[in-house]
Formats: sequence, C-alpha cells, structure tokens
Amino acid sequence: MNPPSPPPKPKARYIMVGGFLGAGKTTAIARLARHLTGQGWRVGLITNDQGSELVDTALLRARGFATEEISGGCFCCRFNSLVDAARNLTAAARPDVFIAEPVGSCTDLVATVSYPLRRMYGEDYALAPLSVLVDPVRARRVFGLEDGGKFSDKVLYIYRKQLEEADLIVINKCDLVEADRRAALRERLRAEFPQAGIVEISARTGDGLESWFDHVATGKQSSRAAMEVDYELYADGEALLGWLNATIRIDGARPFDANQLLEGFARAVQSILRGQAAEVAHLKMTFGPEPGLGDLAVVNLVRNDFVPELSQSLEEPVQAGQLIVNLRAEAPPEDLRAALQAALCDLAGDTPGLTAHLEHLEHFRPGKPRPTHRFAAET
Ligand SMILES: Nc1nc2c(ncn2[C@@H]2O[C@H](COP(=O)(O)OP(=O)(O)OP(=O)(O)O)[C@@H](O)[C@H]2O)c(=O)[nH]1
Ligand SMILES: [Mg+2]
Repeated sequence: MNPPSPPPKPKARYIMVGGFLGAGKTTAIARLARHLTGQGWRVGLITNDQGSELVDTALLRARGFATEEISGGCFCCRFNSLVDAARNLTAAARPDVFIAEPVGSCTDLVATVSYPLRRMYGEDYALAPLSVLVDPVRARRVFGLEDGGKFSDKVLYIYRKQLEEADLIVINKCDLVEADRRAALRERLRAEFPQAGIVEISARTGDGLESWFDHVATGKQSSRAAMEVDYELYADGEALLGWLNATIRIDGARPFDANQLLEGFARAVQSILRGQAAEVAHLKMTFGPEPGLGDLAVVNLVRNDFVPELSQSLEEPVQAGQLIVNLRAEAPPEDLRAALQAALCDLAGDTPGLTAHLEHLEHFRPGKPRPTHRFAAET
C-alpha cells in the first residue's frame, strides 16, 4: 500500500501595498505587520527602490520586522529578486504572510508581479487584493478638487494608472482632511475607478484600520484582465522624477539634538527646492545614533507647501551618527544633489564643531521600466 500523500503545503499570503510616493505605505505596512504579528502570524516584509540605502528598510528593521530590500529597480523589473527575497525570508523567518511595498513611482503591478506570481508560484502564494494608498491632499489636487502644487501630466499618468489597477483604494491620512472634503474625493475616485473598493484610514491615528486589515488578510485578488499601459509614457513620467539617496556620517564636538538637526536639514532642502519650483514627492530621512540601540529619529516632507514632520524622535542628545536621506522630487537629479550639498554646508555652519562626511551618494532618473514578465490575464 502506498503511504498517504503529505497534506498540501499551506500557501503564504502575499499582500502588496502600492500607491504614490509619500502616500503612507510604509507607515500603514508597519501597522499591518504589527497587527498580524499580534494575531500570531509570522510576517516578512519586502521593501523596494530604484536606489539603495533605504530609509524604509532602516525603519522597518528598527521595529524588529524581518525585512528584505530589493534595490536597484522596481519589483516588475526585478521579479526574480522578489522571489529570491521571499525565499530568503522563508529561510530566516518562515513567514505566513509577506507584505511588499513597491516603489511609489511604479505601476502595472498586476500584470508584472501579481499574475506572474499566480501563474508561476501559485502553489506557494495566495494573493491578497492589491491596495493602493492615496494621500487625500495630494489626490484632491490631482483630481482638481483643490489648488496647490502638482506634478506634470506624464507623472500624473502614473498616478492614475496606479489607481486604475487597484482592487482597493485606501484613502490614508484621514486625520488631515475634513469629512466633506473626503466625501468629495471619495465620490470622484468612485466615479473614475469603479473597479475598486474604497476604504478610509489613518495609519497615524489608527482610524479605519480594522476594516482594511480585514480586507487584505481575508480577501482575494480579483481576476480581471490587466489594464493597458503605454510604456513610453510611463517611462517619460518616471524620468521626470529625480531620485537621490545619500548616507552621511555626522560627528559633533559635543552632544547635539538630532531631532532638531533633521528638521533643520529638511527645511533647508525644502527651501532650496521651493526656490526652484521643484515639486517634492517625498523627502525622508533617518538619523541613527552611534553607538545606538536601533532607535531612530525620522523626518518626512511630502509636498513643498507642507512642513517637515518628525514622525519619530530620539529622547537623548547624541554626539555622532548616520543620516540617511532619500529624496524624490520632480526635478533634475543634479539639482537635488546641489540642494543636498548646500543644505549640508548650512548644517555644518550652523552647529560649531559639527562635521558631515558624505559616505554614499547616488542621484539619477529612474530608467525605462522593462518588466521581467508581463501577463495580461491571470491564466
Ligand atoms: N497625518 C498623517 N500622516 C501620515 C499618515 N500615514 C503616514 N503619514 C505620514 O506621511 C509621510 C509619508 O509616510 P510613508 O509611510 O513614509 O509613505 P510611503 O508611501 O511609504 O512613502 P515612499 O516609500 O517614499 O513612497 C510620513 O510623514 C508619515 O508619518 C496618516 O495617516 N496621517
Ligand atoms: Mg515607503
């Protein structure tokens, strides 16, 4: 008699949380990961960027989550690295659920990531509905519901395409916008993207999160035909965005307040870019003290006419540490580098005895997306 066949291997859940730069993906993912961990799930996180030295990876690891980073290109162009990252996490932490954050300037995820995963690794992964987060202030501007800084049309092509493939549009940062302005945005999104469900959350205050958690933890990704994408337009849109990642070693002659340093530095970069009418998509920075226990100060700026926000702070003054800067804006990368260097000079000038040593710098425009696979349908 043949021995009974082993029970089928349980599939790991694969949750992708997309949305434009600065929409709040990493903040929401950290919340989701904490929630699922609390429910007894083993969670593995995957971050992604066109460059390396990522603020998001530093942030999520500092919170104790098993995190793999795919740098140097988006998930769709580095599909095999995505699969390898999931395997590495499986070897290290055997996750029941993967949560992946694609680059905020990336679209066409269903055809280039979800469907390839389903077709080629369908036995390993169960795909959750694709969530696409929006920042309501940014979205109201994109859809003409209020005035304010905007990106060029080709960048907005990507913004809209992201929403067109969403199973679930997640209006985040509800704490920032009053109910009637949110309702107008919701109506507009419902009319423009009827395929998607809509939920409203605040990843900061926790409002609405339970409903979103429930959707991604138990829902199934839809099986409709993938949308059409004009890759020339998509590439042109991405190429309008400048990208800068830098790592800077800071040493003080005496202890200094790293929270103030981060805020001051962000304001200096902001003011230079504002003078050039360069629309900031996201400036994010961390300061990690050395020696340190993994604590970080974090500052973010998500549009030119906002204030840099300290989303995490250090309690004690520090004497040395590492500053990681990730800046994405609609501007030539060379202008971003010049802004960074001018702000660094100000920083050293403002604090006697402070030295700033640039350890890593890359600035570029994202290259044309060339997906490893593209499947227009699930099967
Ligand atoms: N007021 C408010 N701010 C939020 C909320 N969620 C996130 N933020 C802030 O928005 C900024 C960007 O958040 P991130 O989570 O880094 O955004 P992201 O989408 O991961 O950004 P990229 O990775 O650069 O595309 C940070 O300052 C967050 O603290 C929210 O619900 N309310
Ligand atoms: Mg992020």
